[in-house]
Amino acid sequence: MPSLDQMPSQIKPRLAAINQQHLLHFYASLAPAQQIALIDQIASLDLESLPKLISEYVLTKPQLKLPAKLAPARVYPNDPTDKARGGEHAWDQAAARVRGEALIRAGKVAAFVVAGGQGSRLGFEGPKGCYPAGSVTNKPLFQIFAEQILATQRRYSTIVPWYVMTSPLNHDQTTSFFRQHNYWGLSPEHVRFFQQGVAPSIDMKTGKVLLAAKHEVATNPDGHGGCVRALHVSGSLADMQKRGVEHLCYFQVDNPLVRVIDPIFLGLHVGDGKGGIATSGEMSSKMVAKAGPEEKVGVFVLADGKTEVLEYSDMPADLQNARDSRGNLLYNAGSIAIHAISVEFLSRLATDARFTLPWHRAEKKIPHVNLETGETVSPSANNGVKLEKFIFDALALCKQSLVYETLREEEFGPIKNATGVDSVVTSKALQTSRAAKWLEAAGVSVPRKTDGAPDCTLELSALTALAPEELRGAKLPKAIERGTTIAL
Ligand code: UD2
Repeated sequence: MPSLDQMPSQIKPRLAAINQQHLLHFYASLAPAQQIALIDQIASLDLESLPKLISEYVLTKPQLKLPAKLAPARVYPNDPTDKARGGEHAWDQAAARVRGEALIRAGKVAAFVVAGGQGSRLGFEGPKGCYPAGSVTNKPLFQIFAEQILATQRRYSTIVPWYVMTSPLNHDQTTSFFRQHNYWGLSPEHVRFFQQGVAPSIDMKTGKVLLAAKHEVATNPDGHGGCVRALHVSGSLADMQKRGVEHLCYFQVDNPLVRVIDPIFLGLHVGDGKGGIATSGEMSSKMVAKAGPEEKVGVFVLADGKTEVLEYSDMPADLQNARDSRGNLLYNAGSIAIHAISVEFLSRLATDARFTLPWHRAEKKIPHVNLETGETVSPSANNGVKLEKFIFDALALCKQSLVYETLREEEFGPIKNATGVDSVVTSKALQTSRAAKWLEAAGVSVPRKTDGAPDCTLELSALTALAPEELRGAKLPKAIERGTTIAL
């Protein structure tokens, strides 16, 4: 460790070489502890790669090149007997379930949530996983997932380790939230937190890295694709290998309806070993039919013959609105960001430079310190670029991958916005609808309004039922009263 007064002289030439000396502009006026913090932070950045990144992603806007051959992705239909839609992808659901359940029982499956994002659209102070999401109980998102993992462990008499990716923005708050709630009954030794990396936030016009404070570089979490490196450097991949975990069930922190561990999906993902299912077992994905052309979800496409996701912000309007001969959206396979990923594939992504994920540019309003006045500026228009990696770019690096259709009302009710579409209100209504459907299937009478929506508020814990079939034979009310609120 160099002494304090040596440090700037070591960092200075490196900064000068990449034209970013301004990061030390306030150095002389800082308290010693702040000086150390700033130098530590600068030294932790990959300085030498910055000029190329800045010239390719900040000072120029990378133009998206659509593949020469673009077609809708081929999908395994939710109903395996749907030959019209399935075609070559008709499949055996019972066999897939058996394969998936065997993997879970053998302890070869772990849960993995990406929870490092900023959640700025929701306007919630604190990690998004702490958001009160349960339709009746307001239980936090993290608890909803924890109960599913606990219920899965009980059902299959196994351990399902849970990997939780945080970021420097929310790591301490996240871990103390779990401790405060005793991990909702999970054993702490099987829950592993690790932090994703950050990328410097950069002024859009000048290409200069911004200062968040006189002693702090402005940074942002490096996207959910940052999980590849973070899983590796944190020792999480090694931990999985030690435990014998072979596949990860990847999901986002914002969707309380996610089926965290889904045996059928896992069974499809690993294939039948006889070539009957077109999968490499490297990375598979779930889709739902898009709610409409404008819905903010990426879309699975076949790009020059490979399954990939085209992000909504990159999708030209004519493609977004294109219809097939029956009038349905042509590019209809909406990504709900649920994947099964093999540990072996992740290890390859993390350690082989040929498998590096690309960066994406997002223009944002980034508060920063004005170098001349020393004051903090909160811009009213986009002034900076945040660089992020996306996990779904790994699909292009698979030998082969599959997309499985799930039902929106069963598995997608994200909480992204404070109000309106994809808000806590819509998510809670979807939780009630799904609970109503499951209860009716078990013979419970549920009151409905004239438009068909349940006339009650319902919440079903995974500890009561992980799946509809678990309600059969359970102690349930015969009928739900109109207007009541019930958590089961
Ligand atoms: C994401 C997908 C979109 C669709 C949609 C479904 C992207 C770019 N788009 O849109 O195609 O599948 O979800 O709901 O992913 N996160 C981190 N670290 C980061 C950034 C994000 O952990 O540095 C997590 C975040 O906590 C959240 C998830 O990734 O769980 C999604 O992030 P988002 O809210 O930026 O993505 P969104 O909703 O625009």
